Amino acid sequence: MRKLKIGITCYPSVGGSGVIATELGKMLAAKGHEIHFITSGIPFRLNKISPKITFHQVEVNSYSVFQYAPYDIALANKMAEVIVDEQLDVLHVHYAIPHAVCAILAKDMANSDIGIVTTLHGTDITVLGYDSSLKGAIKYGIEKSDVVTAVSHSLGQETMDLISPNKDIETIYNFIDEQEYTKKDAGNLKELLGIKPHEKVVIHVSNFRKVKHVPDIVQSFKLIHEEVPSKLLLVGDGPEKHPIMESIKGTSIENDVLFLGKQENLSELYSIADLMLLLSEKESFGLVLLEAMACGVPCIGTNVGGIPEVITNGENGFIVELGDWKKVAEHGVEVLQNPSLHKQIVDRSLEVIRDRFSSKSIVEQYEEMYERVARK
Ligand code: GMT
Repeated sequence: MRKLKIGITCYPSVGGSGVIATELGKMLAAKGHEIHFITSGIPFRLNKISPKITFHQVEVNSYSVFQYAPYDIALANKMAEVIVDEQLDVLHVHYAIPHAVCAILAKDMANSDIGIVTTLHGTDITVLGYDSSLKGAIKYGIEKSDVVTAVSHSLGQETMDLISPNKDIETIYNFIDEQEYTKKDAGNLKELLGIKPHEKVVIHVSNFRKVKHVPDIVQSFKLIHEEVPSKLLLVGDGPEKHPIMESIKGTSIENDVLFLGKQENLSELYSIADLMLLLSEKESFGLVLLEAMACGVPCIGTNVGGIPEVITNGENGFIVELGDWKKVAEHGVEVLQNPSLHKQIVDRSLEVIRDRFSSKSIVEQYEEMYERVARK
């Protein structure tokens, strides 16, 4: 396979889409491709220097004549410059808007036959797709891309149902860096967090948006806590964090819920956890499930979006209906009290990662697709 020059645009801040875009870029660079990140800031996982990776910063200036800073135009301008200067073969953008639309504009500005690949991650469809002021632009971004991928079949189908683009949508699942996400010796981390050796650890990782249904996590933990000595680790930050903190004040679990905020070394936290909960009402994939599973943590997720494509109920975790936190607690207690069930789920989870979500096979799927659309 020939080595390609690939531009990547994503939101560089914390979030699954940024993680996937960055990890993909790093893995492609390790395979000899030349990678050009075109983003507004250095992607947060881009933590190692590689001669094959260049970062091109999009400068967004604010002028008093503009009510809003023109990020989209500045991005398209930078993309066009990089397409020409670096002779890119492919531009892979994450999110239909604004990124796919910017890529199409940039291709036109650069007068290039570069291939444009758009990956849909969820919010661009499941939230913005309902906004009539954006729907036409999303459809345009999808239809004018050479290839469009979605991170689950569910998201591909939802895009078809909602936007009806005249375009096929291919599924390429998310993946994790297996070197990073593996069960580690976390030293005395449990003790440092004030967790007693006999206490079980339940974990939830998200950006605390309403769609994550964190109150359901807390309700189910309350029931689990009645049966099993345990602590709940809430990792991440976002709009719902403060109301959740307020809601548990003075309750039986007040001292057993630890709010850890945003964290970098997630694999260490997963390594001390015994159960992961993701009870969202919208979730195109649920990358944190893969991360947890790879670190040996059984997962319970809702029957929503792409989650059932990651967890097969009763095999590598449990699937519950949205809002059924009593069922979550039932399964949670079962898993935490039954070491052989716990091990069985962990073993199956590791097999599922190897068989369906291995970084090697997912990166190869992207490479094959790039080869199809690359500048000839
Ligand atoms: O979950 C979020 O709110 C962040 C969002 C993002 O843009 O990073 O995550 C979306 O993309 C991830 C990577 O493909 C998926 O694992 C998440 O399920 C998806 N989030 C939603 O669909 C709500």
